[in-house]
Amino acid sequence: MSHQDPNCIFCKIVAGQIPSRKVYEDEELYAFHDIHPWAPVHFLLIPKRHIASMAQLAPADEGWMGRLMVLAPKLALEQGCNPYPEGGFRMVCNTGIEGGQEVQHLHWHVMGGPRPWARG
Ligand code: DGP
Repeated sequence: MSHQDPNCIFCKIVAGQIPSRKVYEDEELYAFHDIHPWAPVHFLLIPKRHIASMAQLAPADEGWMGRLMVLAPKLALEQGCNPYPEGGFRMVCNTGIEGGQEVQHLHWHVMGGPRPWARG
């Protein structure tokens, strides 16, 4: 996919210019382990195309967004989260400065595994 931001750290990860521990990749989506995990399982799920945050989503994004949501529980299980309902995972999408977003490339944190977590 085009539309990369040369100054964006996650675009550089998608391009392989910065190494990452890859969890999943297809034409539109990329997943990799968070460098500072808060939970026993903690990976980030992102669109490859540079989109700064959820605030920039448009109706044209509904297709890959839906796929991302269906993919998340599958990857969570593959990465070691226990099955629902005793197990499960948390999905967080920090949006904007007041939303606690530090990296300005849209991403979902997927966190799970036995509690307590570091910031649970
Ligand atoms: P947020 O606050 O929602 O923008 O979270 C950004 C997350 O990105 C944070 O948990 C740490 C992670 N992160 C930042 N830089 C890198 C990196 O270079 N590699 C990886 N794997 N994760 C990163």
